[in-house]
Amino acid sequence: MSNLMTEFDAVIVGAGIAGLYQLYRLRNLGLRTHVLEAEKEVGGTWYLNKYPGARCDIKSIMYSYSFSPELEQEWNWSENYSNQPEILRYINHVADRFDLRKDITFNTRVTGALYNESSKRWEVHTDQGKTIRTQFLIMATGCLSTPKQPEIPGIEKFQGSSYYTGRWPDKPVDFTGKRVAVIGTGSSAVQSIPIIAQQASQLTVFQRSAACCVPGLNYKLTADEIAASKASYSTLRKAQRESPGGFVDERGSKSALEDSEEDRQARYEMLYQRGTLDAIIVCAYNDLVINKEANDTFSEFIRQKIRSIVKDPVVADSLSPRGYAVGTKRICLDYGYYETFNLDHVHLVDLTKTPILEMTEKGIRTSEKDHVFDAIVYATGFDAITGTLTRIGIQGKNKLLLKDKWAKGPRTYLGIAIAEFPNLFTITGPFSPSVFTIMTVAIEQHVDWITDCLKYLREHGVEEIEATVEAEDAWVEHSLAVANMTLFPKTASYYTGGNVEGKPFMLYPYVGGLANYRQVCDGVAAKGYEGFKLK
Ligand code: N01
Repeated sequence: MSNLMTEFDAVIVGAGIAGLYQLYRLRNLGLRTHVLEAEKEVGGTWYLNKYPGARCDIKSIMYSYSFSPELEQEWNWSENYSNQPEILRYINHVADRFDLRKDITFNTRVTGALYNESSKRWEVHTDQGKTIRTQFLIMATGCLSTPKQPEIPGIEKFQGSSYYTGRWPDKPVDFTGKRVAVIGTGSSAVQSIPIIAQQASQLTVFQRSAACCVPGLNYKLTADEIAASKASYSTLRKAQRESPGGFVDERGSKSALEDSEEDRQARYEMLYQRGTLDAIIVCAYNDLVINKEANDTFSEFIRQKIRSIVKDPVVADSLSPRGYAVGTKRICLDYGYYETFNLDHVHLVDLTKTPILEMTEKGIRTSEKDHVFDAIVYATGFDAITGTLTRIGIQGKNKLLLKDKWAKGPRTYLGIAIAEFPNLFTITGPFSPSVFTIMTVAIEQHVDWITDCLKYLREHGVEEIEATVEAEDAWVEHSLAVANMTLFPKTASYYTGGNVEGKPFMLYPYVGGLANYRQVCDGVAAKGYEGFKLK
């Protein structure tokens, strides 16, 4: 960005999958558009999460852009589930192919943004001391982009090496011969633990809640499979767009309680072997995340599986998910996670029995003993969905800070717009389907909607768009009502904010399904942006 060029029609924050596509669309619309990116590369989450074993838990052909048939045809995915380096190569390819880098400023973190009501422009401040004016401000900052530091006393005392899975160094870390701790057992830990165990002389996993893992069926795609998927992309994409979450498998049509025990076990077993994230929760029955009794049947199936893999019955019992409805935290794909606990040099510390008291210079002190480590890996998750947005000092009308507006929980209209924050858009914001979907599908829906909206504003000579408080209230009420029809709000997770101390507890993503949500968004647009004030 030249020193002179500090006035744009649209500024996008973040050069991940969302920001890049938004740039592509707005540039084609003829808007002077610029992206500000805190890191030195494109990629967002796929740049930052370089931890060992990082891999997408959605099939490659489904987790990719659909906007360009040429891109679909020229790119060859090598595996059923792509690893992080391949996805980052893909994102870089997209940036190059569509010549996007020329409109991105890297190494520039947005620190604040103030809406100037008289000029109807956002003034965007960066850590490079620049102020950039823009009519529209689009936050493409990701749902899982601010790592959560665990609230452990004395965390700064540890003298060994510390790593966050969500901020992994560019240079691969070699754990060979090291005594390593991993704190956390979510998706990032489940992926990295088997790999770290191959290197470390001793690996100790600190678990607060047991994950639920199903096998991930990864393999190299053959030339025939690649050709077949390329030939059927248009059908696949249509089905993804019309589905509740971007998954196209058939959905369970009856209650788990309607089947006999024998039939249910057979069904779970068949779907378990399918090796996908959604297989059981989505495909088996229609009430696994709605009815606790139905959920218990699946939870017990998983616990049996764990007992059959993990040899030590005490460890198997600790690794068995309990205390929450399985599926109300994201299910993990397992590539040797449970087997890893059969290795002599791998140990599990069940924090429900022996909690962490504090960190020491040499390691971790639990209620049982002092553990000594050379390195600690924090796989402790994220301040999800709102955490990045509230950390940026975004000020709307009357200098209202977004952080203050959301102090008791986020308020949005469709997860895209916020009353009192005109001309601001959030891609996959709170109360949009976001993390309950395949993210690329949700992102494309948001970007397309925002692009159509800006086109409409231009064509109709509208300078300012702002969600009304009434529309926002109604959307939040609806989102929470739908949430309360499920078991999700009963579980402390990053979906509910329960993983971050003091964060308002509610279901942050919209659980009503992407297809329904798309219809609502399209209806709003068709009615001349119902629920918005246009000036
Ligand atoms: O984070 P998480 P993640 N002491 O929040 C534990 C996406 N993703 O980075 O459950 C001890 O799931 C915490 O315990 P608890 C995907 O959407 C995608 O693993 O709060 N433990 C939990 O076990 C995923 O769902 C891919 O009791 C502490 C863990 O840390 C999302 O990112 C790959 C603790 C955090 O698990 C987040 O996954 C990887 C403490 N003080 C991730 N604080 C793909 O494949 C937290 N924990 C696309």
